[in-house]
Amino acid sequence: MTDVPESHPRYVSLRMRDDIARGVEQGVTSPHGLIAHGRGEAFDYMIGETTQPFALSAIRSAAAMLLRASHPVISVNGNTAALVPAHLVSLSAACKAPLEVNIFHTSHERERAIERQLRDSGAEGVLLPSPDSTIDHIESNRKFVNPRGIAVADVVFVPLEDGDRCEALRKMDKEVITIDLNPMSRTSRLASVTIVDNVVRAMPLLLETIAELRSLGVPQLETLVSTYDNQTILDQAQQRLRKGG
Ligand code: PTJ
Repeated sequence: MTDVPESHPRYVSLRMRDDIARGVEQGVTSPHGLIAHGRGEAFDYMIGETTQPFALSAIRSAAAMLLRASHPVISVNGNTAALVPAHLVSLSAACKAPLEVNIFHTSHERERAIERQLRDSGAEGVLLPSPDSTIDHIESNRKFVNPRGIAVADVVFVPLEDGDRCEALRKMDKEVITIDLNPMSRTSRLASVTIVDNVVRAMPLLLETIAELRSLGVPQLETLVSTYDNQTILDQAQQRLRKGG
């Protein structure tokens, strides 16, 4: 752990770097995850490193979508396992959605390290990809899924996604919720709901919003989902980027 006092103005950002660096050391996060994180930092800086109104709107719609889903699944990669493992486990419990390890950079050791990380954070069960179950429209390692998870999901929550799988899941008529600080990424543009915020800020807010909306009936949840327009949210996020932090 870097020796940085909590009073340091960049403390939160530096702590996140520590979490990602430790993830790589522990075999949870891919070295490529460091680069992805750096890209995320740059976008975060430009939106002021705070949760913006467009992210709150997306979080509300995402919460409603997860609550009204028949078979939601949470897809976990090496970056989110390092940054927000406990929040992912809480989300799984809050919306009865299995956690499924699904990584871009192929490594069975890392899949098992992510599983361990989630179990250490309280997960009772973690689905792993199966060599016998694949999804169409995708060539990368992400095509391997679990037959009880992503393969049969109606809503897939995939923070820090790559565009190819998002596109494949949408072609399979699944709804995709992502968290991505870059509103211009293919994932952001293809997802059903894009939360343009840092995953470490968005996850606690998503959990709070799920608790808040839990008492709503299906028609009310449906209204929250159907009145949401992802393109409008992405336009607002891009305007914020142009304005700068
Ligand atoms: O563990 P693996 O093998 O599945 O690999 C995971 C990464 C993230 C390395 C892989 O999926 C990847 O290469 O992703 P990309 O295509 O670089 O996309 C990552 C996106 O997440 C980029 O648009 C970043 O801006 C964004 N991002 C990075 N850190 C954060 C973030 N968004 C929200 N919160 C962050 N902390």
